[in-house]
Amino acid sequence: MERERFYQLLGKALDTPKRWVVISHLNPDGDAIGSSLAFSQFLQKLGHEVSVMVPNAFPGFLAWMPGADGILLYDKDTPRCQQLLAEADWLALLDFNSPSRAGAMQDTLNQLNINRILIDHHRDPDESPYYCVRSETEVSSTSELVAEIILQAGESYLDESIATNALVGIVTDTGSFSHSVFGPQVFSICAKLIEHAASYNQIHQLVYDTFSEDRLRLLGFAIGHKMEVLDDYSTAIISLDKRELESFHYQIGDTEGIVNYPLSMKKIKMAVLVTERQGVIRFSFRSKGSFSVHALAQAHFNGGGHVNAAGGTLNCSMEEALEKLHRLLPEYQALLNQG
Ligand SMILES: [Mn+2]
Repeated sequence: MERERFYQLLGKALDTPKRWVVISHLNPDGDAIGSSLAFSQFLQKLGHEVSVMVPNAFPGFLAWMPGADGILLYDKDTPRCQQLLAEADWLALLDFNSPSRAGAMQDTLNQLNINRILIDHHRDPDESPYYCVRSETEVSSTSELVAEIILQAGESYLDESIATNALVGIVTDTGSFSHSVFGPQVFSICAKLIEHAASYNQIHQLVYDTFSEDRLRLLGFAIGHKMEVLDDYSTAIISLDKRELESFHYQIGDTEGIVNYPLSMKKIKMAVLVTERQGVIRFSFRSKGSFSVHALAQAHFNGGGHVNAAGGTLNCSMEEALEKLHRLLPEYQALLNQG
């Protein structure tokens, strides 16, 4: 959808106060929470009634974010969430474009016959089910798009909460501006946000300097004992099974960021983190340059995402998961060793 058309339609949708539910994806990350909170706070300023809902818990290091204590967790509070969804006039879906990313909410969402809007930066969106869509893949994050929407409405809508939430989304989705920066735009937007946020340094500390001792030791174990480097494929794989995670008293969010470390080796083009949670194997893929982990995750791991960052899941054992990954590598060898 053309950007101008989106703004026309969004303008109409925001015209009169409505009951909204703002929703983001399963295993919410900083951008999911940041964009949902910033957008919901903007809607509230326009006089709308808003609930924010995610399928399951988000990591503790995001709990301090302004408004995070009001986020409803669908798996913990299903009846209340279903009631709010039944009463809603509009849905805003942020930071995902595939129904399966809504987890257990998927069926309920599919059954609702109400208008929905989509704001997202993942690849291959299906535009048909939406009233309006703002989807760009060459932006840092959904939070950047939300900030752009708010700035378009007028800088006077920005306040400390909105600016802080949007900054968290941008900072986390770019790994502190180490990737997914496509041009100067993200910095112009951040400059505006930083004018309104309390302190950028403090935001960075609140997000990153929050490890428990167990989490840091898990990172050490993952790199020291569980990282397999496959020089022939410019690939590194880290796997952590349930028993290993439990031995470090795993908490949600503890494996966040581990997948990025192997890429800091010059020779590595793709890093994969494979973890076992609740009987499901989760894959987190990262790459440098043109190798598309989105294509790999979409073709073989029931997932997708971005060219350089993607996820997926398989219902199998850790052994089978690693075996499948190893088996596929020769097929991608030429692409992995390019440039
Ligand atoms: Mn995102």
